[in-house]
Amino acid sequence: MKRSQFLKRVRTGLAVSAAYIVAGKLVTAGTNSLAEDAELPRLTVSVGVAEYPRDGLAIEHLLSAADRALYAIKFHAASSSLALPARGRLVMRIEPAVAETLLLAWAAGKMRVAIVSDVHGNRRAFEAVLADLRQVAPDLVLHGGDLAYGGAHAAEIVDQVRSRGWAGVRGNTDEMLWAPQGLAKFSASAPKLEPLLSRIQEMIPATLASIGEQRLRWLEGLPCEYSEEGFCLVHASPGDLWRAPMPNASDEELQNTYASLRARIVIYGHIHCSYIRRLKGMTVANTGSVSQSYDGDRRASYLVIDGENVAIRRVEYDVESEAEDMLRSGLPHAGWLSRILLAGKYVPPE
Ligand SMILES: [Mn+2]
Repeated sequence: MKRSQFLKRVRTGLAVSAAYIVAGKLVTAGTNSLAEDAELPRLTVSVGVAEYPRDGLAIEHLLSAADRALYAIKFHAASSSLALPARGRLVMRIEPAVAETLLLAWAAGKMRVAIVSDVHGNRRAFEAVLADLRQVAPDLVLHGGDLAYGGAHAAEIVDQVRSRGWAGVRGNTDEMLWAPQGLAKFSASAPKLEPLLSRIQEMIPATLASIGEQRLRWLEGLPCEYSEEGFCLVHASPGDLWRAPMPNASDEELQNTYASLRARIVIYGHIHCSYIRRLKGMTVANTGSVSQSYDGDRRASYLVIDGENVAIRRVEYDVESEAEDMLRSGLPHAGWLSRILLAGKYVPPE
């Protein structure tokens, strides 16, 4: 691809707003530069733009890699080790002079990561979260899966997340779209959940029709786990997209479920109930859900890791209008799903 074609794609493509976000981070870090007498550390690793675009790499890969690269730089600066890990493809080239400025600007502050999970095709809740993220201004945003199923705006949500280059993990209702046997297997092991699971299954064809082949292939590429310096993210639990502890789980159950991830902070979604639990040597926290809250609070929920601190954010949105979109969507079981949205808690199917 020629430079002119690349620029045209950046300016006109879905990713344009995401490109501005990454550019904005660089500008902010640059303008926060240091006192003139500060001693500059040396950074010999370059992390950067020159390699892009490579064959078959879409703009969201660039943005996601850039965010991760910047996060890694900041993490290592904060822990006063300047060596960058040799991880994956870092496709953003930052000149050494700029990198020094970035390091020093970021070393002074704490790293902030936002994790947005279980959007379930809910446009208004997602937009409200985006507006709140502008206030929080995290260094990195990740998604926790369950992007499409169960809402009136499934395709739009997949496009939004892709265009922002948010890395993330697959959810159970993502995976069931290309591998319904996972749902069938879970259903066989949990007969009490049959009324719920059979309705979820009945919505698969309509969800597939609304997202189409290309978005499905993108969902299929999502990993089951995401590890970053300092934390680990899964949709439900390691090796299982359907089972996860509830907020009233014992410390022992949480340890047994998540210790294998060997992370100081473990984040998951899936249960649509946010909580934070400090255990010995590990914090386990649930993001809650952007859509279809089950904890009695209709607001969208997401999570922010700020250094060692973990916090839940709740964001108001127009639930009534989203429920009306749901009813007008023509999706099977739209009435049931809109009742859950309006109630802010799980309502059994009738
Ligand atoms: Mn979910």
